[in-house]
Amino acid sequence: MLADSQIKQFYSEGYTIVRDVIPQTKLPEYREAYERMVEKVRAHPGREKYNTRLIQGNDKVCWGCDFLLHPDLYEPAFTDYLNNRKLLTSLGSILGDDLRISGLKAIWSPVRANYDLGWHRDGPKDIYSEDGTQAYIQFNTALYHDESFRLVPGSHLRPLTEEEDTKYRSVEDITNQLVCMLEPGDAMFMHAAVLHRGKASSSTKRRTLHYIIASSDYEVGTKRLNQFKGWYDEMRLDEKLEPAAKKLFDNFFAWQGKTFDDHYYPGLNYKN
Ligand SMILES: O=C(O)CCC(=O)C(=O)O
Repeated sequence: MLADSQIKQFYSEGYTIVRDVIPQTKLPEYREAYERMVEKVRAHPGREKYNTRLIQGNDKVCWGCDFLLHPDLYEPAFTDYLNNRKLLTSLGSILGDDLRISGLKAIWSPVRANYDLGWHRDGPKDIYSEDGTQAYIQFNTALYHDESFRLVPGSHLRPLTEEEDTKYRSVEDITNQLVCMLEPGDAMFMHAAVLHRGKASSSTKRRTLHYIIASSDYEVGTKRLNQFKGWYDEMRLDEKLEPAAKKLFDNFFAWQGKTFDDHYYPGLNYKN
């Protein structure tokens, strides 16, 4: 469960950090699993198969992938993390108890180039939330010390300032930017509309799990449904999950057959 101060911080600043979500005793197993996955993604050129994230202008260098449930990449550690009570109750403090999985992804430091994403919001540039609420949470969980993520606290509550608008997609410093410091096992919950960017040098070891969990009735995010379902059944993931984690997937699959627009973000405002 989150403390009141953390809930308040999420709403007012667009992020909060939950310390020691992954117990230190589990870190070696998670790190080994992660490394096996990274090696497989690196060995497979191109973006298609695993929705690999490639450095722009250098498509041989990868810094992440979106398909941790792909049978080639899957490791029990990736779903073991969903059995984590501290994680689920912390998410529940903001999203309520009825949760749905929406993404299992990974972001790491590349080996042969630096990774330096420009400032952006996830979703449309003009999106923001007047009260700071959000029906889903994306979160980075660090397996090593991590100071790659930076954001402008509170920017999710309002339209961009003139400076932010000018520097959107650039890597220039921005007034009030803040670097998130995570220690191994810490998770950082973020609001999708907060202005943010990631940056990691090839000389550091960044290994983060980047997951997305939503309230079960949130009406967005179905593109991956069929893929998830096929992989889930093929690998009998239901047998690996405790009831609360299994429900994350049951709620996800229950959306099958319904129609959504993945570009519509209910409850959020647009400037225009
Ligand atoms: O590196 C990060 O943690 C941020 C990644 C990011 O902003 C994105 O994938 O849109």
